[in-house]
Amino acid sequence: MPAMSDTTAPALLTILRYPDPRLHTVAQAVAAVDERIRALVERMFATMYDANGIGLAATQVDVHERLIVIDVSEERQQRLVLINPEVEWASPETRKGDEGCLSVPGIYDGVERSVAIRVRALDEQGNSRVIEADGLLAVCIQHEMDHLMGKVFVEYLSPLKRNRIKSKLVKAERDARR
Ligand code: GNR
Ligand code: NI
Repeated sequence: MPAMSDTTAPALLTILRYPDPRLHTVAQAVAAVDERIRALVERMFATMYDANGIGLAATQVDVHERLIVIDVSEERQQRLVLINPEVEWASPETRKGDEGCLSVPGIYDGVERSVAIRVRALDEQGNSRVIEADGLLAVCIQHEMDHLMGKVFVEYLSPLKRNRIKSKLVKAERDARR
């Protein structure tokens, strides 16, 4: 019999929602880029694409290891995997742009970020790579690296705004459960 191609889609993961305290966990380095990590990468991409996001940090799916998946392309076929990412350089020039987050659904607000960055990370083969980014990709990488440090973008907003967002999401969660 000819070999059948495996068309099974990776199982989706549950995305934690603010103000879930687990979003503030600081991630540990990935010890080895192995099959366990590659399987997690596949599930994270499936989860990110399903949610129409441009990035997803492992923290958001309750895995506290330094792993990020990103795809900022319109066509949704330019996968970028960052394992144990470290910022080598961030431009002193910053710009304020609206951000959203899959863990903070329906909320968009301005955050100041470096306009360009250089990051070193391992890819899913375990090879070290340097990524130079500007524009949306630079914003996305900074947003995802914050998640790995336990930081959610609403923490850059005023306490007043943050508390309003918190109440709104707690209420939405309560209504969804009724
Ligand atoms: O899908 C996302 N869009 C987005 C838009 C502006 C700035 C950052 C982002 S990241 C976000 C997905 C997400 O929550 N990643 O952690
Ligand atoms: Ni996010």
